Formats: sequence, C-alpha cells, structure tokens
Amino acid sequence: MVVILSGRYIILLVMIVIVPILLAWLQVLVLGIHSASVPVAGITIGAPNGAPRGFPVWIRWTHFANLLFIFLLIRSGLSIVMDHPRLYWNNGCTPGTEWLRLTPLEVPKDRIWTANDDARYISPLIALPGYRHTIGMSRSWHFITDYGFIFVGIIYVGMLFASGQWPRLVPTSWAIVPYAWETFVHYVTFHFPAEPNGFYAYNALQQLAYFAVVFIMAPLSILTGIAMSPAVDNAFPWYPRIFSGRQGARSIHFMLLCGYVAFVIMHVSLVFLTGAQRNFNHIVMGTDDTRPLGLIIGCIGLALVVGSWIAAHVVAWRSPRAIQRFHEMLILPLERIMRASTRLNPRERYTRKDISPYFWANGKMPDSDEWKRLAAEDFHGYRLRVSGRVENPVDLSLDELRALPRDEHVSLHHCIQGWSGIAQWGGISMVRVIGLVKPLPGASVVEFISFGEGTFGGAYYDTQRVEDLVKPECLLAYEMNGMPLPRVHGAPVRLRVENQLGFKMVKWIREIRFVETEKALGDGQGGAKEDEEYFDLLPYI
Ligand SMILES: Nc1nc2c(c(=O)[nH]1)N[C@H]1C(S)=C(S)[C@@H](COP(=O)(O)O)O[C@H]1N2
Ligand SMILES: [Mo]
Repeated sequence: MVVILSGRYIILLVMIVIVPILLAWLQVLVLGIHSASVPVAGITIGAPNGAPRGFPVWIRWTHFANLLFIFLLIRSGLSIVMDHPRLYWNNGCTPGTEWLRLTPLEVPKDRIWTANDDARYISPLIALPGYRHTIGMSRSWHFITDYGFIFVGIIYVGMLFASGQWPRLVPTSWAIVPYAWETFVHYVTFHFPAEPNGFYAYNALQQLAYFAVVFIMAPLSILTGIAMSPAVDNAFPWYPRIFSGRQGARSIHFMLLCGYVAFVIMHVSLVFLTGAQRNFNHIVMGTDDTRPLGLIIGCIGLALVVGSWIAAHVVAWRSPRAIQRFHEMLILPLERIMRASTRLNPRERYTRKDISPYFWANGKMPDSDEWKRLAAEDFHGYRLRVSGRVENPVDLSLDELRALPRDEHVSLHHCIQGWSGIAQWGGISMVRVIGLVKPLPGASVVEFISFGEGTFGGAYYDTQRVEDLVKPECLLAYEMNGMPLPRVHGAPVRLRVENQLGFKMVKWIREIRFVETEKALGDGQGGAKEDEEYFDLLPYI
C-alpha cells in the first residue's frame, strides 16, 4: 500500500512525534531520570474504605466485545477508505489538494478519470472484505458493527459511572499532566519503570490514554461518522462545518482509525511487557494472581476475534445478500424516522461562491448508439418519457422541459465512495413532474432508467419512493453551475435528491416509470448498485 503524505503534514507529523521524544531525551541527559517508578494517576482505584475493586465482570465482557467490534470497524473502515483513497480538507476534493493519498496515482488530466477508476485494491488480510471497490459490503459490515460498538460503549460508560469505577479513567487533577510526561520520559528513554498494579490503579500516562480513547476518540468517531451523512449534512449544513466540512470529518474519522491502531499496538505491547500472565488474569478472570489460566483463556478469546474476521470475510463473499438484508433490517427504524421527519428535509444553505472548483465524475459514459446520436445533435431529438402507473403519461423534449417552471439550488453531493462536491443544479422539481403525470393509487415507487450501463452491463437504473421525490430540492436537472448539464455529469437530464448518496441520482436519464414496488425490477433490490454491488437501501447515511 502506497502512502503519500503532503509535505506540510510530514513536517507536522515529525513535530508531533519526534519533538516530544527529543525533549524527553534532553531532559534525561540534563536532569537524569527521576525515579525507578512512574507516578500513579493520583488516585487509587479502591472503594472509599480502601478495598480494591479490580475488574468486575461487566468490565471484562465489555472489554472483550469492544475488542471484537473495534477490529471489525477498523478492517471494514480500511476497505471503505480505499474506495476513494484520498483525504482532503476541502469539500470539492480537488485532485492535488489531498493531504494524504493511499494511491500512487495522480489524477490524469487528459482523459475522463472517474471516482470508480480511482478505487484501489486492499488485501483481504487486513481489510474487510478487502479487494477493490467492495464498498457495499464493507459499509454493511461497518454499520452492523457500529450498532455493537455503540451499544457496548453505552453499557460500559454507564456502568463506569454507576459503579463508581470512573476514577480509573477520568483524571481528577491537573497533576496528571506532569505525571504523564514523567511516565512518557521513562518509556521513550527505555527506563522501564516499576508499574502500579493495574488491578488497582493505572500510571498517569496509561490513564490519560484510556481516557482519551473512551471519552474523546470514540465520541469523535461517532460524531464525524454522522457528519458524513448526506441527509444530516444537507438538512443541517452547519454540522459538518464543525469538522471543517464533510472531508474534514472524513479525514478526522480516518485519523481516529489510525489512532486506534496505534493504541492497540502500544496497549498490547505493554500488556505483554509488564507481566502478561498477571495482566491477563485481571482482564479475563478478574483475579489478581499469576496463574496461567487468564493467558490461556485470553488467547482463546483472541483466536475468536481473529476467527470473527475470517467468518465475516466468508459471509461477505458467500452470502452478501444476507449481510445486505441484515444491515437493512437494523437500519429500517432509522430509515423510517429519517424519511418521515421534515426536520431532515434538505435545505440549501450554500451559495454560488461555495461551488467547488472541481467535481468528480462517476459511472460509465453511455456508449449506446442512441445516446451518441442524440448527443451529436445536442439532444434536439431527445424525448423524456414519464409513464407507468400514471393518469397522464408525458413525453417531453428538452425545450418543453425547459419551458416548464425552473428550480435551482446549490448543494453538497455525497458519493458513497467518500468524495463530495458543491454544485448548483437547475431543472424541474420532481414535485412538478408528479403533478403533471398524476400517479395512480398504489404507484409509490419511481424507476429512473439510464442510457448508461451498470458496472456489470445492463441498463443502470435506480428507484425512489414518491415521499422522497416530493421533498424540497429534488430535481430533474438539465443544468449544472448555470450551464447545460455536461455530458460526463449526465446530459441531457439527471436526477438530484439532496438527502441521499450519489448512486441514487441516475444520470443520462432515458425514461421514468411509476411502479408499485421495486421488487419486480432487476434483482428486486431497488437499483443497479443495490442489485449488483450490495449498496445499502438507506442512502441517507
Ligand atoms: N447512469 C448512471 N448514473 C449514475 C451513476 C452511474 O454509474 N450510472 N453513478 C452514480 C454515482 S455512484 C454518483 S456518485 C453520481 C456521480 O455524479 P457525477 O458524475 O455528476 O459526479 O452519479 C450517479 N449516477
Ligand atoms: Mo457514488
């Protein structure tokens, strides 16, 4: 895997890592090492009467469950990030402005280079499910695991406070900072100190690290995760701005992933370096002794965790549809709420000056003769047919479409792969189209059929619920940034649904049909991407 970090960030990373280490060495050379033991975090984890509390059963089980989930999250997260292996701080994802690139490729300027072309391979040994462009399945795993991770997190933090164990993790005095520094100096200058017995108390640096993971990193992962949701971002455009935009949120989300990996490496190393047998008994058995049992059962637990990666991998490849369904079942309640809530309606808050200088393109350009012929004559012969279960089917030329009332908005586009971009879209609202054709009772789903092909051939199509189409800012767009819709972006007409992910917005629309259900179309999953690539049906997140 190639990692290319932009110059500024190399300097920053070096400063963050090297400077403290140098300072620690300097301190030891000038002042010597203070003591053979590191300061404990100022508290002892005893009950008020001084009796030790140790590791009750809920700590031990949540610790294990967390271990299971965090690895599945990291592994599926790596598959997700490789589908658009570039990280930015700007919403437009302009090539060349990445601060981190996980691909050796520069975006070619002399030909069309889609986001799908840009996806990279990652080994299934480190990612779930790995390989190239497996984002449908990796997202399903990521979101399924999210439920577990958040559930365990709530139990853990709740119990931490309910049981009075919280002083284990939460620093109560600023003295923790110099103490933690002192501990850091010991470690990086290889003066392995005498450690407090972790059954009763942690050293200051250890406490700060645990505190940071539980109370800073985990909540920040959840918050930045939410900031990548199209429904949330287009309903509350102030929210992603907290993280300097959707790409800022994505960058921070990835840094946190790296943070967990770094934490796991250090945590596990220290568990082994400071007395594996005793430490394993603490967290596995809840006893403070040096019998081998904890280590043995602990290793079985670790084997189960590794087994979960293999199992998740096998299920992803053998029964992807089952995972897709399970994911769908879990998010169904959320989907209902998001669909019904008018508070989540998209609300344009962007202005023309926010328009991104660059906008990635996606999908295969149509290469049917029909589309090429139409394109060659600037779509003069194009007719958009809207039919199916409607009272009044229509057949409109581009000029007729343009003669209808025009709507426009500036919005943030969210591709499932991770990139985004702000553009202005002009066209006719779907509400007006619906008013024109008058759907018959029972026509609750609308199919958009493209001139273009899906990833594995066959016409690209996708479906929408009528409830979503009547929401604000849902357009049949024939203009982008004040110009006729460019060919790569879907000429002559494409769909815009601002509370959803990009793959729902069919480009190069040939035909629109009102139907009763998506079940009778294609493989019945609601669209080409859902059928073939197991994309999720909750496009709001
Ligand atoms: N016909 C068709 N429409 C499509 C696609 C496609 O492959 N074929 N890709 C979708 C995806 S994944 C995205 S992100 C958007 C991209 O729109 P853009 O090329 O204007 O950025 O189009 C959507 N519409
Ligand atoms: Mo996309």
